[in-house]
Amino acid sequence: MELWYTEKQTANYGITAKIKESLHTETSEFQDIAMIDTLEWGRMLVLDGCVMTTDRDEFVYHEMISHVALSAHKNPQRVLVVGGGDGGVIREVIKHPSVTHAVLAEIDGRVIDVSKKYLPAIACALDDPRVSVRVIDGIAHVNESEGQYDVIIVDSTDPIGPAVGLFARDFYEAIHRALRPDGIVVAQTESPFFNGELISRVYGDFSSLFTHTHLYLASIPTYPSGLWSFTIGSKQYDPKMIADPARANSLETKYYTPDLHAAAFALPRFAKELIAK
Ligand code: SPD
Repeated sequence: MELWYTEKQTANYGITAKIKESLHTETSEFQDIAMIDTLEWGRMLVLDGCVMTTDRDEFVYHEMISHVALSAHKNPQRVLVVGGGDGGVIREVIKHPSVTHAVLAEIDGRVIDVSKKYLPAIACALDDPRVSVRVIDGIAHVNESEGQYDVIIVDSTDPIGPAVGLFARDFYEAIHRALRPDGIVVAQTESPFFNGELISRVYGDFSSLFTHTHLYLASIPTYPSGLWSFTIGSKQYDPKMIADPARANSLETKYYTPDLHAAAFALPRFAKELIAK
């Protein structure tokens, strides 16, 4: 018998993958968690029915949400990752030698446990001495961290359930307070095909708070529509510029390169229109 996993990405459209083995399912205090092994994408972490990451294409998302902000910052030392319990963003963050302390604020400890067990290549840096893993509400942590961070990365789930507050203006105001005077924030902001309104709103909120706000894109095959957006806000540095080209060039990556850093900000017209004032 064949088993297939289907994510209904909109009311009328989805993706489907043939399952080799179902490795784990549970309902945590916050969400449904599943780990499946698929023939095409390898192991797949699924939260509340949405693909969060897969063995085979995870590098695109984790590199692009991390290295654009970190490479634009002159000296990123203290970094906060909100969400991101699979550990992929933390793995990328600590590739920057200037980072002295990276905090992971993940509300659901079960996502961390399951990822450590089934996604060792993604969760591999969670025990690094520079990393503090904290099972806490990221919003509360940001609210009590005034002036603490150089870079904040919001690696949220989709804007349903536990993640709704991570797309709210109040949260972005708190992030602005939690950043140092030259701080940078980046948030995953969903698909320009399916989530145009959300992108426009978040871009507007960031623009009213930060000196520089930009949208950039990356191609992530297992995410809805395959084209994904990130919104970046910066108090001082221009996020399109790489602060230290030698550092950016020496990162061990599979997707991110200094050329791609610049190219990711080149938007197709329909995406540009989403953020036109
Ligand atoms: N629809 C998928 C959105 C997932 C964004 N976060 C992924 C977490 C991976 N670290």
